[in-house]
Amino acid sequence: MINLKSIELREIRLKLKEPFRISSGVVEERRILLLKLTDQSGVAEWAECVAGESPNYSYETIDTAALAIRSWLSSRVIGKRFEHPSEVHAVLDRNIAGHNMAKAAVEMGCWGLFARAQGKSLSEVLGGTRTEVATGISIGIQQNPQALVERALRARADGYRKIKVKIQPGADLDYVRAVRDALPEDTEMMADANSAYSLSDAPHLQQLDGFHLLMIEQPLHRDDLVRHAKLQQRLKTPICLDESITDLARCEDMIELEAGRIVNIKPGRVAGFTVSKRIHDVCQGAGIPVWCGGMLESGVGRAYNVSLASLPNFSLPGDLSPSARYWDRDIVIPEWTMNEGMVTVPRDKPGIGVAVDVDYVEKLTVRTETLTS
Ligand code: OSB
Ligand code: MG
Repeated sequence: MINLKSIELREIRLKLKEPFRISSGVVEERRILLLKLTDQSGVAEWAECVAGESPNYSYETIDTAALAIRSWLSSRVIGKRFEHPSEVHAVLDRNIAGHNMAKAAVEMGCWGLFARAQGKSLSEVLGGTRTEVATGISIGIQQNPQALVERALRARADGYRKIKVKIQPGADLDYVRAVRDALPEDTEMMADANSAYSLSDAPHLQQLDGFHLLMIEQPLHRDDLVRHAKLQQRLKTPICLDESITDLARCEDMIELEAGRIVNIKPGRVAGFTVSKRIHDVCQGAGIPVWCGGMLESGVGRAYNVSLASLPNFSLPGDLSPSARYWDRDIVIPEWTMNEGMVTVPRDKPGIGVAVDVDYVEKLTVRTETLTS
């Protein structure tokens, strides 16, 4: 049972070790919205909203998400009773269009709190089966191919099971070729365009087929399912959709249209775990592999992603890098670590499986407010 008493919203600033550049923008310091959900008996769990500072990946931002949670979402869960967290999504979703990342932060927090109160791990409550998850790295756009090669070689030496490079027009074929030539043949490699191309780029993108990539992620605009289908017909490389898959229906459309062959599931993008699980199940039934994407989360958001990635059809390495890839110091104890490209799922610990370093979070906090009924 879930019976929420309050949600504390807290904005922290956390500086990335190095700027992260994708085709649609660059981040140097993350503004992260943390939620602390407390129930009537005093049990508490933390959650994280993955919205960024600017509306490049999605129209949502940390500020629109805080507005949505404060104005429309929190009153639907605080002081209300739920037998199970799988009931929360429908309540948050009714007559509120979009704002998936805001909904997800609240919904996933309810899953975390439920697990914590039951003394079970989040992975177990979700139906996870894996004790460890394979991990890939997402490397941002670099100044030149050589700089990218250096980072890719370091990642390979660190043990990552998949190397994803961000691409955009003007920083694609030469960059991917340089990395492919530098890495051992058997290294799993992929490229992520974050919507930077159009269908007229098909002849150009066909040249990526020569690099035997595991997949190309989101080459076209988020709304271009039909165009992705046309592009997929012309590419040997499987298309994986990220930005386009905002709910279960979009995923079903992708399958029906053959607009992609792999799905990146980010729970924040699809309004939380209930929809993530549905997408996972539909893909499993259709023979579509899924993997867990990342949004440069702190150790709190990472806990949710790692638990989700323990479900059986998460058969490809996720963007689940350990804490030290992003931060000098993470906000959780213990920090997330990787061993031979695998991250351990904290199945023997209740709730999200890590503790929040509250003293450090306090130092990083720029804004806090408590929502009650
Ligand atoms: O497209 O997957 C993406 C980060 C911010 C916005 C979009 C994306 C990403 C990443 C980062 O690729 C993956 C990570 O968290 O390590
Ligand atoms: Mg992506």
